[in-house]
Amino acid sequence: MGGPETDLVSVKIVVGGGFGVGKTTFVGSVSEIMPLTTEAVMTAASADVDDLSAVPDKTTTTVAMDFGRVSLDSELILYLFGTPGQHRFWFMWDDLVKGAIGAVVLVDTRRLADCFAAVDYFEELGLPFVVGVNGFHGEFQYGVEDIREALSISAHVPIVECDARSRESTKQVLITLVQHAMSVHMAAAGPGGS
Ligand SMILES: Nc1nc2c(ncn2[C@@H]2O[C@H](COP(=O)(O)OP(=O)(O)OP(=O)(O)O)[C@@H](O)[C@H]2O)c(=O)[nH]1
Ligand SMILES: [Mg+2]
Repeated sequence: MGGPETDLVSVKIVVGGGFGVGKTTFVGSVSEIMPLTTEAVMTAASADVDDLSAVPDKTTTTVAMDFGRVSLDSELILYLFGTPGQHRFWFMWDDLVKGAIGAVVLVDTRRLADCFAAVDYFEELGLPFVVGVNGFHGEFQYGVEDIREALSISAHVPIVECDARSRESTKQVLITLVQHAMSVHMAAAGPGGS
């Protein structure tokens, strides 16, 4: 005899953002399976293209995607897809977002200008997203509302400070995203919808 049927729900989440903001680190820290990564070593040839001033220790970059899995509770499993950050690989985002219920857009406040394109991408797509502010070295130089204003992020979009290296922190961002995505979908269903 089999055990009782459980209503196991699995959903797809995308982790996007500009170059070197910590997407691969985020997926790796929260995933309960060994994350699949597609890192390639950055060579001197890319030195003119990739600005490494904010992340001098970085030696590799994602060329296709990151993949991980996390169970938020016994009934909800998230499949995480991290995007490549370098602009020349952004064409892959269009495939990676297919079927996703929402996205985490990671930002690094030391390089806010690099974050616009990622925020714009998800806004135009109409996919619910939350902004995760990755505080490198635990530093949050700007308040959440300053970041909202600087990046022109709508009032209803949650902005959460996080540490991409910490499982508890990244999990909290994902919980915020799932709650936000549910409220967006329920609002879209309208009164009487469910
Ligand atoms: N101090 C600190 N370093 C971090 C943090 N998050 C990421 N890093 C480091 O920053 C660098 C970039 O992290 P990645 O996770 O590769 O960033 P990414 O967004 O996946 O980069 P691309 O795929 O190349 O766009 C790595 O050297 C990480 O070790 C953080 O919260 N604090
Ligand atoms: Mg990466």
